[in-house]
Amino acid sequence: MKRTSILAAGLIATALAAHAGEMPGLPSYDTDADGQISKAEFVTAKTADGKVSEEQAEEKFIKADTDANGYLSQAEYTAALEAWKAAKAKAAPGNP
Ligand SMILES: [Ca+2]
Ligand SMILES: [Ca+2]
Repeated sequence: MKRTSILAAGLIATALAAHAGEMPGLPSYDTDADGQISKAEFVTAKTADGKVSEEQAEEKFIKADTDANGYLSQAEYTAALEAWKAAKAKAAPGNP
């Protein structure tokens, strides 16, 4: 019985995590609204404010596109966002 409830809790946690992954929807990056971010969409959006060079944007895209199909899915985008946030927090000056 205990075993079953532990298994159920695990399933619920997995379901919650999956749900969290599809949170706010793809941002403005997805200009053609096909549910995926193409490299062109990503680079265009990233370089729009002039803070990121095209090269940097492409590098980020390649890192984020973990299955290397040329598009960022919602899951890939979310995972990349978390990674960037973590990296940013680490790199932030004044952070121990
Ligand atoms: Ca798209
Ligand atoms: Ca991909």
